[in-house]
Parts: sequence; C-alpha cells; structure tokens
Amino acid sequence: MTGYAAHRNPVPPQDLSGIVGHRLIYTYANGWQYEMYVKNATTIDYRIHSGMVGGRWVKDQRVDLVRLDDDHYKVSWNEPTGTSVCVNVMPGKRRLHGVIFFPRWVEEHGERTVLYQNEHLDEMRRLRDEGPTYPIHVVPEFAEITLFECVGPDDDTVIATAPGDLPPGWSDRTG
Ligand code: FER
Repeated sequence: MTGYAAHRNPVPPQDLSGIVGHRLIYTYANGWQYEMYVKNATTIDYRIHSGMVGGRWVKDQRVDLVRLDDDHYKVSWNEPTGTSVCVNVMPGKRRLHGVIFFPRWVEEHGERTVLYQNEHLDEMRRLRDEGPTYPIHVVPEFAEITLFECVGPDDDTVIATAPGDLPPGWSDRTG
C-alpha cells in the first residue's frame, strides 16, 4: 500500500433539520424578492414575487441540499428551462447568497418562463433545447432573509397559489 495518500472524510455532519420544513422569504440586493419552501431534503417549492421573472412559480423542483457548517446550508439545482441556481443560506444570520446562471434565451425572453412551470414542463424543455444558451447571464447577489418559519415538511399547501393571486402585501410579513 504505497503511493496512495490516505485522506480524511471531507463531509461535515449532515443534519438538515435546521432548514428542511422551513419557508424563507428573501430580497436580493438588486430588489428581486423570492420565496422558497424546503419541502424535504431533495425537493423545494418556490415563488418569485418580483424581479426579472417575477410571477413565476414552481413545485417539486429536485435539488441538492447540503449543510456546509453551523447555520450554513447550500441548495443547488438545474431548471427544465436550463437556468441553474446555487443558494447559500444562513438562517440565523438572516443572510443568503444566490448565484443564478440564466441561459441566453431566458435573459432575452424571461416572460416565457413566467408561469406555473409544472403545467408547462415539456414546453420549458423544448425552449431550453432551442436556445440560444450562450453567453450565460450570471447573477450573483446577497439577500436578506425577511421571513424564516418552520411549517413542517412535505406540505403541498405551503406554496399552492400564484404569486400574483396572493393578498396585497402577503410577502411583506416578517419573522
Ligand atoms: C432563487 C434564485 C433563482 C430561487 C429560485 C431561482 C427559489 C429560480 C430562477 C428561475 O428559474 O428563474 O433564490 O429560489
């Protein structure tokens, strides 16, 4: 057994109970307001209250969720539209950092993605495959988490309404 470096396990403890089953509402420094429900360890539902694709909403998006450290999680995924997202979440600090990687066609025609995506999955994949994909529009922004609440896992009623059909001021609730 020579020539092989023994190495330590790089994975920190993966207790996800501090984020699974929670709803977050947050506003990026560019003013875009998002809501994410961490439905379980592999799934999110979300709504986009304002910004480049405000009005868009999605259920059951499969994600990679990891705990990086105390009060620090990372959620990463790729959308049927081709958009990729990585979000670092620090609930206790009410701090978040997201990087969104938009394909060129979404940057040019974001309005085509403003819908309840679950009813248009084949259309989104077709638009993704038609492109254009490049150059990718990279949007890295910090955000303040204005609401962080435990609502319990696997609840389909947490995000069940289009962002535009909520009562006025609904996303302003803090806590
Ligand atoms: C986020 C940033 C971007 C987020 C979702 C997106 C739920 C999705 C973007 C898109 O597909 O248009 O923080 O959180």
